[in-house]
Amino acid sequence: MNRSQALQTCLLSFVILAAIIAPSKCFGQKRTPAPDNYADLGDAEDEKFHDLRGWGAVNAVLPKGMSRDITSRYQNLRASNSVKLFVSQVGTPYNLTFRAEAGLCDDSFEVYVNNTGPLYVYRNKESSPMKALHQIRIDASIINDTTVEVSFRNIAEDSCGRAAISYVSLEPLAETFQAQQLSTTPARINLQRAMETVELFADREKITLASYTLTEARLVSGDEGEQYWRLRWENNNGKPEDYLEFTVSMDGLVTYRLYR
Ligand SMILES: [Ca+2]
Repeated sequence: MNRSQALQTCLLSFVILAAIIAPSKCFGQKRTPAPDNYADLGDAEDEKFHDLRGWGAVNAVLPKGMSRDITSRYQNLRASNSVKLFVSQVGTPYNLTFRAEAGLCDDSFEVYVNNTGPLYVYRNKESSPMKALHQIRIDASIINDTTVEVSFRNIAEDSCGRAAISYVSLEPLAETFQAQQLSTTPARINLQRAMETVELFADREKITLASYTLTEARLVSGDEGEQYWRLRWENNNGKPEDYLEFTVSMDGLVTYRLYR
């Protein structure tokens, strides 16, 4: 394949990927309460349909900020906190997406789906004002019924680490997207993918990147040697202190911070 063909293939792949992603631009948005594949935690009307078990209190409604979903519910300390989601296809892989709000405490938790796991472990022992979008690929074998139980097992080692969850969502993983993920071995996110991930995240979180310009993108190493992308978008208002900073981990975890 010559350079021109490779470029065309790359562009075509991107268009296909964009077309697949386009219909599911609804994360973090308020939906009509229903027994569906999206549990809006903190919203009493929607919670009724999702058989919540073990959760703590509703978090105080957040400042509107840049996100449309401003409701969330705390986990119970060192307990299992579960919701039920309802899907139409079984035996197919899914993306599990949720937003968690980490605070000053040990907001660590594990995620189980249909009592299988932990499929994901989040450890947060440091001060962090960030909200984070988490996305986990769930194997087809785990989705064996149209009712799916997602459970957050709180593993805080202090007395206040109760991460609040804003919503939990399950979307079928499109086959083409799956193929692309399988082809990127070892599992690493390149700059292009990191930018797409941030743009998708911003869209879901209703962050208007149109009024910002990407001014910096670099691969950095954390304290424990783990690599992640750091991307900075500066506001077009000419004030250098007004910018958005995103990080994207190699497993696709996005965090952001707004500076003003
Ligand atoms: Ca919510």
